Amino acid sequence: MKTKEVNHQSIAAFLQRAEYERTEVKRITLEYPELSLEDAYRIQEEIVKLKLKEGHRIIGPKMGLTSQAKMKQMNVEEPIYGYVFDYMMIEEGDVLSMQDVIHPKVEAEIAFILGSDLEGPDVGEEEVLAATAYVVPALEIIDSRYENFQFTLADVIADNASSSRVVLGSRLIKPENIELDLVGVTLSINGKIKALGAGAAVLGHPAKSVAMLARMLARKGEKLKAGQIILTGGVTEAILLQPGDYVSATLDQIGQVAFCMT
Ligand code: 0L1
Ligand code: MG
Repeated sequence: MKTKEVNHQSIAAFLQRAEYERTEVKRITLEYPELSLEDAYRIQEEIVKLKLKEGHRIIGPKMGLTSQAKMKQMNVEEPIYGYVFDYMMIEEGDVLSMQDVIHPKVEAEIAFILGSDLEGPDVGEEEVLAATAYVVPALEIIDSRYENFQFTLADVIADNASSSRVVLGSRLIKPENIELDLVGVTLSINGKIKALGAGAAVLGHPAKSVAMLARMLARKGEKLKAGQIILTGGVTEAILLQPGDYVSATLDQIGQVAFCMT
């Protein structure tokens, strides 16, 4: 049987429409069962191009599937990346309307703000920490464009790693003297703790996640740039959101971050 040819641009436009129209769609691997990860990243690149053409700005690439639990669930050995854009940013303490999203989930993360570029196939944890100006508490709202939040690895890569919204805490903390792997994190909804974890849930240390991202980008001749804000991956599991939810996360020594669903 002949494999169906992949038109990266038209699949990118299809997923982009689903995001903007807030409609869930059938996962693309139902139509393209043999979609490779390379093709999936090419579709993601087309989505990035479309958004840049519309005038949106990249805040930074982000890492996803960085916890052992998520990697096991998806049967993968390597995390994935996607891109966060300016229109996805929500001010700390602000609201997100359920009408602007499909079936959002939230996860607590540690974000890195880079003070200098990170480039090349050998970037390691120490280099990342030296290049980091600040760390900041973050809530990532992921919102798969696929029906029932169900997908294969290729599907989710093509769908810009479910990127939807990000809330950053207002306190910028220098990473020196903080053992980021030992930072305790709680994620609460309406004042009740729903999930918790420690920084080590992110590939053993969140700086390792940034290092891996730099190495993954190096494969296609790209780098992490000074000023970019990098989401390192969920410390906690992702929790499904409901209208009226007040969402807050507390990260030991780093601070708090919160927003409201309406
Ligand atoms: O940021 C993330 O970890 C999202 C990765 C994609 C998987 C998902 O949507 O759960
Ligand atoms: Mg995430």
